[in-house]
Amino acid sequence: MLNIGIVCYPTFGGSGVVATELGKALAMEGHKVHFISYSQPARLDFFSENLFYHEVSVSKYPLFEYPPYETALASKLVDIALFENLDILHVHYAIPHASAAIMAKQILATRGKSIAVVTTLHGTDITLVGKDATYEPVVSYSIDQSDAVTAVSKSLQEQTYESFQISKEVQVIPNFIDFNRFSKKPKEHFKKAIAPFGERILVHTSNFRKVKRVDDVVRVFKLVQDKIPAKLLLIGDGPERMNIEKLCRDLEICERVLFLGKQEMVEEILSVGDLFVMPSESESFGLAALEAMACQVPVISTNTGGIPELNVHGLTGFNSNVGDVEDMAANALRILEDDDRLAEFKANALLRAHEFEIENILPKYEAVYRSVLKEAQV
Ligand code: GMT
Repeated sequence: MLNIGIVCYPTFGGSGVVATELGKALAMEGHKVHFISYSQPARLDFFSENLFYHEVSVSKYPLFEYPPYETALASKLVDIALFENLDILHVHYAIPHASAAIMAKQILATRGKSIAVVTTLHGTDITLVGKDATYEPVVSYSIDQSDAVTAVSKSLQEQTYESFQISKEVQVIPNFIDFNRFSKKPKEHFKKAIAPFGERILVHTSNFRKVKRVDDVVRVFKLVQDKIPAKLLLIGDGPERMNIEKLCRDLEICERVLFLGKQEMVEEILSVGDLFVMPSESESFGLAALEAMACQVPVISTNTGGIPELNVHGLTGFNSNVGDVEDMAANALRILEDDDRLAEFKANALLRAHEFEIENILPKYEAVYRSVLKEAQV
């Protein structure tokens, strides 16, 4: 059994969720897992004798207009790696976690401790932020210096090779879902309260950033509810929320749209959904869509990034070009207007989600850990 340090963002974002769920599953397998972040990860919500959490705090000093988080994190990693005798540092989201881990690895080497660094790329660390000249040299170096690098989809792997001058192999390990949590929960009373006249329920969850194109969700919904009785549930919060509320007012559909804000038990809401809408500009995997599919909700999405590797066009939902609201609405109606077709798409979504069960994906990460540790011994 291994001692593993997991570095991640603690928020509701996909990379933090994947890191936390992976750590919990590794702990269940008997590994000792140490989470290292600036605040307790949102999904670190259960106790196990194999799970630990270490907070990184950045001391304040008047000179620091930009508090040096990366330096504090690297120092924390050195401390924990030595004291807890970590074998592996598994960092999720390259910026700044990968470079902090490489710095820690180099410092540890001077103190007689070797450690393997595994970096998992999640998306915007490559596609949006990472390839920008502000960060590119550091991201490239940290990828090349990692002992192993994984990406959550083939599309992200390809984009990494295209955008960075690296010689490191990037392995694809897709994201996963835990069916103990994400499965259809019978919530008939909730469904009745939201859609008392049997309206179709469309759902969207995101961090309401521009890249998620939540305005397209609303525009798709407007076209759908022009044709059939429908309700829209918007889960999450973020910078675009005000604009989206205004758009709903302008389109005069406020009474059919529910803003539910950030929710812990998202699976309970997904369970009453008939259709999930993910019109993102860029999405390296689309974990939120997988969560919906596990709750038997088909997906209307864009054909960008890694989404088509998850949402099978014409089977579990449909994929359209980014911004093609008319096509997304037409596809939504194709599914929603026919009870039998809706039932078929729901069943297909569930079947597809089962391919991403955590039990299938966890061994892939364990194999990566074994291979980097084996290489270190040679
Ligand atoms: O979505 C983001 O802004 C960043 C990132 C995160 O930390 O939540 O999301 C990325 O990682 C998720 C987990 O691997 C993927 O499911 C998302 O598709 C990916 N987001 C983007 O590529 C925009």
